[in-house]
Amino acid sequence: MAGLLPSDALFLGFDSSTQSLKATVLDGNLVIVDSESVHFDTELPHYRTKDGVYRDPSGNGRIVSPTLMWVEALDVLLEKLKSKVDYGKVVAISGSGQQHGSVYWNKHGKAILTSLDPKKPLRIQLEDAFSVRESPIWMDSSTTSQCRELEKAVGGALELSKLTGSRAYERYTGPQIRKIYQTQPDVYNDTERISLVSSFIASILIGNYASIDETDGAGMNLMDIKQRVWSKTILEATAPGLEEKLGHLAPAHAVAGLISSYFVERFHFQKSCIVIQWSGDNPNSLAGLTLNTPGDLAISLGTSDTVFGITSEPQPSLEGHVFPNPVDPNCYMVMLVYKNGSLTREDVRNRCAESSWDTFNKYLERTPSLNGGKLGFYYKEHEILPPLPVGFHRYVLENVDSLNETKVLEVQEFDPPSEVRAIIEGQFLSMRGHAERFGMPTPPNRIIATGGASKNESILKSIASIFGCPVYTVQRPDSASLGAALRAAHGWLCNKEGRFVPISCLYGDKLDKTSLSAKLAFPAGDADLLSKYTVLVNKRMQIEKNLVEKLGRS
Ligand code: XUL
Repeated sequence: MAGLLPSDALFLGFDSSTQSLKATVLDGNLVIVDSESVHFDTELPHYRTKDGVYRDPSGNGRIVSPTLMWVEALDVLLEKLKSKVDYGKVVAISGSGQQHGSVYWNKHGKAILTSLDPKKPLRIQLEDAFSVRESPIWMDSSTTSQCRELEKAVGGALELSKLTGSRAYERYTGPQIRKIYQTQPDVYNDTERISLVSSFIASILIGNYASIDETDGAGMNLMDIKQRVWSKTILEATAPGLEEKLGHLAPAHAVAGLISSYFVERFHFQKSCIVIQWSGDNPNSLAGLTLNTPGDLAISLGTSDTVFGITSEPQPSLEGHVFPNPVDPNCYMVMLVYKNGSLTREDVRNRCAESSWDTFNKYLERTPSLNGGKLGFYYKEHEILPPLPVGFHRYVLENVDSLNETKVLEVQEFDPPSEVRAIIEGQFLSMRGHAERFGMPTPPNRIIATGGASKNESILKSIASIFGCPVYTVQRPDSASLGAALRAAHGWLCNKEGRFVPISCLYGDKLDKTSLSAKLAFPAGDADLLSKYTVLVNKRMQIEKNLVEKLGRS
């Protein structure tokens, strides 16, 4: 924009997420010109994944994905997109990866990456490049003992959070690496380089090991969040010789490298096309939603649900996460993560609403706000926030409308319409309660909703009532790949100028002319209802605390 980007250039953004690989292409005016995706379960059925993953049937919380499936998805996506997009016009590429997932390159990894044959697909060439074929991903919850060991090594959970931005979480890559070192020492020793999902695909694109970026690097429990370097103490507590296997960190706006000759020859990308560091999906969404004012909150409704905002003075605590902001090295993003997102909503839809979103929405519209005091906690997967195991818990609060001291009764089931309202209210009451506890403002200035479920107006209306602020939506729910394409343009500009340039320079005051603009979906709910929800949030947090004391992981 404003003449800073060449008008005939294209910027390509990918998102390698749990269930699919997507691509979004922006032109020099930051308008989406094309998009494409590959859905793992249906388009790559030979990997036999369910929702893109393998769940260990023994119930030990181990959840992995086949690393080669992500590679083959790239082969397929580039083939699908080539009839629509002139790759020769792409001047920069970046991407987004599900956060925390890790890839283990073996001793042949680098040699394979640097000598890819453009006549062959990637999948057959990378088949023997990994020391373990299944990558642990963000849904995994099998590393509780490793988490406690890492926290102990630095004097406790809060100390680890102050140092790295988060207490130890099972899905974080540091505990995952330690588990591999402890349980499969041969695999660990055979590993030459460890990539995150983000730096993994960037490595394929540049034909060499790409750095881990500082933003996604903060999702490992291994990086000193203030200095933005690996913490030697934690690396030593995790596994021997780890620094060498991780390589250097790089800022998210930096150039990872030129595109490799493999893509120039096979797909006719120009030789000068640069690959900007890839980063995590939530940081890319933050960029794609153009969040820039403290007090703005984003809610991303996908396989995982996340709530995030920005701050210049982060205060890492026992809850939530702090990461460097991927598009502003002077500030940070703060975030809460729920594992029970869209798959759990779909489970209620299938059980109670004839597997139909129309019926689900009809029930939501038909039931009263506050659900007559019916509160539900639905954990189809081991939850992260709060740390509770699989299980459903239902309660009825008496007198919820009159705000009196209420009696809480536990019940076995709700009628189907109440169950639908209970999951939706429950998810957003929890987000509000935890966001307040984490120091995010209430009510927020505004909420920007994104992700698949942000298309659902009945859900957006509930968000506006429960948070008491206006809710905006963006033109496209896939903000992570859009954010990646925008970061490609940002990185390209920083590289051209030879210095960091604020990302807002790309669109100035013309945001509404780009594909990045947000529009009002619902105004704030009424103030009286908001104060009733405030009472309900507090009741819910109390019940949740009791559940955690009774059933929670430490
Ligand atoms: C973030 C997290 C999830 C994944 C989903 O901490 O675990 O949101 O990034 O892809």
